[in-house]
Amino acid sequence: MADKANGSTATTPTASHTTNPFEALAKPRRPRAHKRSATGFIPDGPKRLNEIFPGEEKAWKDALKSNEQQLTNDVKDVNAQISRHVEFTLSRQPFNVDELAMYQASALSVRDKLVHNWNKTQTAHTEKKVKRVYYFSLEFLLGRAYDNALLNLDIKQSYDESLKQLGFSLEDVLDVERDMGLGNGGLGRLAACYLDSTSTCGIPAWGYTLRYSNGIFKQVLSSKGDQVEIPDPWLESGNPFEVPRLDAAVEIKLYGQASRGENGKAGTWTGGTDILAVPYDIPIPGFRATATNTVRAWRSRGKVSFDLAAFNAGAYDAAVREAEEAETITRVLYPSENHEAGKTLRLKQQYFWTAASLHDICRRFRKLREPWSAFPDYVAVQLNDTHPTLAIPELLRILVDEEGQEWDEAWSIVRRTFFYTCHTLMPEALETWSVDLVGWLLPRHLQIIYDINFHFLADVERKFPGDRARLARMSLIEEGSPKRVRMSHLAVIGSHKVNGVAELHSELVQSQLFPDFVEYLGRDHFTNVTNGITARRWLYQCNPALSTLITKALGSEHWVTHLDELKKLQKFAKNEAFKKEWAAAKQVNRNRLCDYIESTTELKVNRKALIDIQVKRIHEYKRQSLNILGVIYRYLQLKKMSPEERKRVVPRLSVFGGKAAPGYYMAKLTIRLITAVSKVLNADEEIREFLNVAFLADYSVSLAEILIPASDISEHISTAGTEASGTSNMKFLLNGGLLLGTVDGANVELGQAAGEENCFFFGVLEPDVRELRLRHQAGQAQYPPQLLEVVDALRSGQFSAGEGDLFEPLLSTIFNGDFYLLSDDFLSYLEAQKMVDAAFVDTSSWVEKCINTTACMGRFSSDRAVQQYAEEIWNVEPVDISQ
Ligand code: 26W
Repeated sequence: MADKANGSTATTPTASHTTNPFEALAKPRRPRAHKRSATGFIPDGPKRLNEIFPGEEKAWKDALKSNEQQLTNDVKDVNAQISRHVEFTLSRQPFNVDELAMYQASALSVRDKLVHNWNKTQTAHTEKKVKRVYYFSLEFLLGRAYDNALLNLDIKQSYDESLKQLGFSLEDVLDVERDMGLGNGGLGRLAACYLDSTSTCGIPAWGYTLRYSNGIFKQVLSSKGDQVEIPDPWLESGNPFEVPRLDAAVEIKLYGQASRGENGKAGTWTGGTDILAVPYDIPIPGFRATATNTVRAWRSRGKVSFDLAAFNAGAYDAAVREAEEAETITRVLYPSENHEAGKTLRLKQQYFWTAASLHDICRRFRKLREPWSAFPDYVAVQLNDTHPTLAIPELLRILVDEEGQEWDEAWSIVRRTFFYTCHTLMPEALETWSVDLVGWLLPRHLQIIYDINFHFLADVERKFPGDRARLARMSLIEEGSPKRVRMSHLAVIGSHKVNGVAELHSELVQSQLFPDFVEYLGRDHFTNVTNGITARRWLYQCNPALSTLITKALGSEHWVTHLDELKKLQKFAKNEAFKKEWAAAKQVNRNRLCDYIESTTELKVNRKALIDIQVKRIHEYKRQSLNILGVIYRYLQLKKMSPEERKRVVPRLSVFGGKAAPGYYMAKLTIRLITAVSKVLNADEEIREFLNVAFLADYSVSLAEILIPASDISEHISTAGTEASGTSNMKFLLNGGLLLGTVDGANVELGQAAGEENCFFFGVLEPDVRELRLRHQAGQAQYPPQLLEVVDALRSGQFSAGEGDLFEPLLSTIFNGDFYLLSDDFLSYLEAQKMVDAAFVDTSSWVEKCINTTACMGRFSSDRAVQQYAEEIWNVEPVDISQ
């Protein structure tokens, strides 16, 4: 008995020796990749990364080699790759594959190739310990990824053939993909163009954003022609281009209690609620390059699924509610642009995103085992407008409270790490947050903001003693009730450099927005980087007809990555055969657009008409109203003409597109006006062949890809001094459309580059705007009879089925202050339109203008822009990723 009890038999466990099979299984055979805490992941737990055990090395190498061999692009191999995803990933059989399934399987096979390059890129960056730029943007308007990846990897032909063999059309399959509509407009699309260019130029970069489960809403038109918003649950059928990284999830705190440390030493932040941030990575391939950067998009999750304790304690309902609330943070993209609404959820989004991103960056930095003073040698963070400004106090908090740095040293690290781009001049777009809200949500950050302000104002006082008005103007806190935090001031002083996005805009940023800060920080703190666009998407991909012609003329595709080479097209501008081919390419694109219009609206369009396009967010300052009032004027003149006279008129198709923020009444009324005019014109048999208007619903990146190649002219007609840059202006001109614009934003530089003889400029100049507004306020404005004729027609109810006052609110803005100076610009706008018509009649010289315009667009490449940022602002070097 005693022997048995002492464990002398095989079935009895002892302390030193166990045969319990479960215990044996539980014993880790190697270090575990992740540990879990009671509440969730501990992301910094032990890992075996960078550690392959000697005995495993050969097996891994052989396996990876075989994977690589399976990525080849012969059609037969592509068939096999796609069918593997059909069979194993989707678990389907060949007879059971519809277009969606084919899209998913084939896109996943493309993703495999992207991931392969991506791993090489990340390994190279890590091994070389390079400095990276982190582009913080609340919006990344990526559009579709599939076609772009096929072209960048140079595998489109193989896929085209493969899909044919498997019974599908690539074109139809590409059309299944939904746009990644994670942005509103210019700022978001710019971020997408910049990431494309960093990969193509080999600049190590990460984009950080939020993974909204509803992107920008889908716009449909009611039978009356009003905008109706429909949710865009774009992830419904999954997204084959993203890679979830559950292992890199982090916890983000909100609310709670905070205390300051003594003398700038560590403070604390306790209690509150923790939310999980889960990253989803989207690879961004370079053009014919191995380099593949990342957009990391955070999704908010509740911790309830990990919180068994709460479940066991019977608090499941409450825990689920908390999780629901947490998930709300990334449920929807705010659909307003250039207008700040001050919603609590938006502040939560901003903190959640910047904190998760900084956590990620700091984790990467810690692995380098460098002192914190070296942080700015490895990390540059670009703040895309003020939306991520909370990153400034958050990094300070990490450095002071968690890493034990002294305040002054921490502040110096912060100021060498961040860079701020301002994208607007609209006063209503400048973000401020109520002090109470910040204090409630982020108590420790509010203390830190106050401490920054204390040091900052003391320094201003030293430089400008006794100037109380200046202190009040510059303070991070706007006095009043409630008090508010001025995010732009925080961004300016917490950054190493501040830039505007076009030359004129950058001047106005200094003279109108931040003159006190220019005086205090010096002119060198401020600079300009004119925006750019990627020629991969905005010519090569969206306009195959013109790209093919350009490549044929220039002898290679080198221009796609060296856009200055387009200059060489100038020597073809007078070559009649080339001009013919150019015009033919344009006609292909016009036909494609006309097909689209006829299949999505009730319009029948004249394919010979001059196509005039204005597509962008609907906003008073962008003045779609000026355009549509001009269309009405043209209509009224056509009505007065005899049939003979009409035949001498250049037929015109005016195309509009763009979304209005759901709460923006005047913008929505403008849409109603455009659709109303469209209906009247289309019903007018006498006129419709000479003038037609199309409002295309749901303007998006994909629709832009159809529209932009087709324009003869495009309109960029904001009141001088209101459009920061504009980027669609660059896209239209790159595709050989001509500019009809005001002297505003990047139009100025586009005009200088293309030559004013190739553009149609009109309107008042920025320095005169103030004076003109004052004149309106004093009731001294002049209204041209042409404008009054249009207003009378509108008031008669001619465009609103007899409802004469339908558009009165819009008209009354013109007669009450006319803030956007429609009445001042109306005549010169009509004049410019007349010049457009006159020029269009001479086809040969028109095409010459188009060729010369495209030839001069090299400077507007986003490759130039990111290289300028890398050299002049980020101090980041390109890295060669060998094959
Ligand atoms: C807080 C609400 C809000 C949301 C978005 C305020 C401001 C914004 C953006 C800064 C607005 C925006 O998209 N600005 C556009 O940025 C483009 C890229 O630089 C410029 O080309 C456009 O001129 C500018 O309107």
